[in-house]
Amino acid sequence: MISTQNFLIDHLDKREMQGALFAELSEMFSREVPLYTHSLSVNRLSNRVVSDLLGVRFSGFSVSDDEIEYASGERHGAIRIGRPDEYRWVARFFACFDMHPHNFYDMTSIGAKSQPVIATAFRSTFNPDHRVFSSLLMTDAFDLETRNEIEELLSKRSIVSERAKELIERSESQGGLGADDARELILEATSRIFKWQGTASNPDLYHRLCAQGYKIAADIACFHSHHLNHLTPNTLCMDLYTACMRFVLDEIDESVFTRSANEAIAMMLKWMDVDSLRLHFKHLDESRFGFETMNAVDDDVIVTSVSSLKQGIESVREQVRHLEHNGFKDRTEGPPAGKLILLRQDAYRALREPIEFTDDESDVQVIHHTARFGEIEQRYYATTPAGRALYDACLDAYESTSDAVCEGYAPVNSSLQMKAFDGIPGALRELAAKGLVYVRYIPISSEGGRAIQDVSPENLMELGLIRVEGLRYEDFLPASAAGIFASNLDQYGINARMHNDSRALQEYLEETLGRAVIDSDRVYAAIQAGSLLDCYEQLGLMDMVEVDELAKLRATRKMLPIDDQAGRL
Ligand code: OOG
Ligand code: NI
Repeated sequence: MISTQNFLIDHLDKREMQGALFAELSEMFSREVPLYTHSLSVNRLSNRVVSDLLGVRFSGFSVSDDEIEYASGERHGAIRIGRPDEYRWVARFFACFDMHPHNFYDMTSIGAKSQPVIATAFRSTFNPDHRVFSSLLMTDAFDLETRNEIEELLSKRSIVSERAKELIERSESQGGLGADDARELILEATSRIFKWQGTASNPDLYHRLCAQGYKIAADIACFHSHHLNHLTPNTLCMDLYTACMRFVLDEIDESVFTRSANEAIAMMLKWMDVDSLRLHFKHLDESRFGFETMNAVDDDVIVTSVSSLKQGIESVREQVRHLEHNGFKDRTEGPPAGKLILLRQDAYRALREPIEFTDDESDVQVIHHTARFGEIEQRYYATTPAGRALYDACLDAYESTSDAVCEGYAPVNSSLQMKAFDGIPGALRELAAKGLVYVRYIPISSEGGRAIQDVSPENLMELGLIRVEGLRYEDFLPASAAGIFASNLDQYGINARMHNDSRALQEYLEETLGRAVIDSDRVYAAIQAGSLLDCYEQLGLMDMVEVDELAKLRATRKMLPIDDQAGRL
């Protein structure tokens, strides 16, 4: 018993290790991709301006630079993996950092934007800060000859070193790693597993795959490592950030920037209420959010902010001027501004990067490859299945409009887009009342006092005994991911050969992982049910809850994946 305790004391906290891993990955990516570093500066400047304006809107609200840094910190990466055994090792690697597979994404059946990959995202189950969207190439999408060629090429590489495997196994058998081992494992990640090597093999296969519309397969099969494809930070105002980046990349002039930035801020100030403020600064203590009233923000305050932001990003623009780039993506994925569900994503497009084919040492061929891009995201409330169905229906309605199908740049928040998403309420209270989003119920009184007949959350809220906090959406959207893949590969990978049986593909991924994929919906639902039970407990209302309802809540709370029960509820 004592030795077990000693063991545990020596182990680093896996969440802290995860923080260190992402800080190092960000350093690595900064060294590899200078434009990424500049995009982080733009995000920092834009988030500072948003935060300052929120300080005017909500008097007393202020955030330090460090707190902004945390809120803008790296949130998700993406990697594309070739071999099932590599995939399994990557899963075991992430588990050392408390990151587990959440949700299954079948990218083979997203209509015209399908790609021959399936995926899951590794993240912590509760309150995750980071995640990695991890794709696995499905070689059965290709004719037998190509498939054999791809598999043969992939079989030669070895990305997870023997030392890394040893450390992963040690973490599994001991339940964690000590500081030196953790440092070494992180170094394996940044110097090998996720590092851009810039080298590839089999130029003939590379060119053939690209010509057949399978640039993604070329990106996976011909490279010598998994290379981190992107590392996405969080913005507090998507439309402001994209305006800034378009200006920095010289796609829009000063006057268009000024107009777009003013509009983006005005819109943001409309939807940013105390609930969404909590959501965007979820790491801040509740004492920071006690506002009685909201102030109007004068137009001239906005104008001044935009002009100081312009000054800040002008210097980034100067530094970016000499960098080659491919501009910004044509459309923002996800809902329009003010519809606070799921997530919005955008990106600067994949850069042209030289790669060397090292097959023949005396005749190294160099080509330019476009795969790594610079994504940004803004996360909102997690939807229930009903909320998700509503979102999907709105997206379908929008996809058929002339705005969505237009070539090139699609206007953000256009009247057609706003109309298509009109059915989604704006405020958390309404989203929650309609059962469209998951929430956490929080007691704001220590007792219910007299017997309350109606113990529905709505009534308890009405009586001022509890309040709701929206749960943040921590996952991905297949349609958005498909749009991101497609815009960066400049290719859609339609393929008729795949069987497209999603259930079977998920089983295959789970077999590959050696474990089931966690269904995030169950986690969100369990958190919600658990929080309501806690409220009943604290308010002394347990006896008032209908037996059936109580049983249902308890069963839902229990739906958590067993391994992860220890997490915070
Ligand atoms: C992954 C694309 C999906 C997202 O944020 O939805 C993605 C990739 O390009 O490998 O990252
Ligand atoms: Ni991404």
